[in-house]
Amino acid sequence: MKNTMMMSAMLAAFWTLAAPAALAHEGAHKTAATAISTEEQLFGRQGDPANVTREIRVEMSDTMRFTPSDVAVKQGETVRFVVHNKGKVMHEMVLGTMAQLQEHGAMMRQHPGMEHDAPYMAHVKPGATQDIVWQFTRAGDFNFACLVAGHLESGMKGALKVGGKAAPDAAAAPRSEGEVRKVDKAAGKITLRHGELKNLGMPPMTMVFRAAEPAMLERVKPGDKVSFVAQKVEGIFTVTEIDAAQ
Ligand SMILES: [Cu+2]
Repeated sequence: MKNTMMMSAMLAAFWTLAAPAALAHEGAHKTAATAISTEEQLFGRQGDPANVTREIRVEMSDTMRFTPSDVAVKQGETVRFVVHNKGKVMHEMVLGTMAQLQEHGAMMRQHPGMEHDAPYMAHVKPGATQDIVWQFTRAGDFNFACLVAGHLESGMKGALKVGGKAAPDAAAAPRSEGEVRKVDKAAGKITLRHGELKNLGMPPMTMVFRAAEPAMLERVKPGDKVSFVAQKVEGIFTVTEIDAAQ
């Protein structure tokens, strides 16, 4: 009896203490949304907005499509996805492996009212825009999908290719001459009017290249005469070195 009473007293004390603690936890959880998680996923980790090197705008529509549906990034890069819902129903962009996305999607179908939130997803109301800042720490082929019930099944998914750091040896490739026509920092691309690209067997022309490093696009501007190295990296014409022409 005495023990029971003590237990009750202890429980009462526990709840008295626990209640404010639970409230404090709730508050802490809300602010945690702005703190950067260090949890490592197969496809990377939450990125620090201060380290964003590239911004990729992704549109979601009621035709169950992402635009673009193919995204290529480099290992180590921190990307800000600016996710816009141009439709009239809720959509979301969730990053992951296809297996994870399908599993997650199955759970969403079982619990349709479930609200989920994680740094690798943006749950976006019609007409709204939300960001995902993500650092791609591992190379590989990943995906993104909308896990609103039925959307993934209707084809609302995209491919996310994280290229490895190993680039072809730029020092061994010949340099080419050209002039900068356009710099697209958001897309990580540069348009060059160039002379012959001997290593690629291409005649002089104006071409769009991917920039191997976002920093390259900070060093040059349209009209600049440049000396550069162009190589094919994972099948994509890429500028792996660029400098002002001597
Ligand atoms: Cu959707």
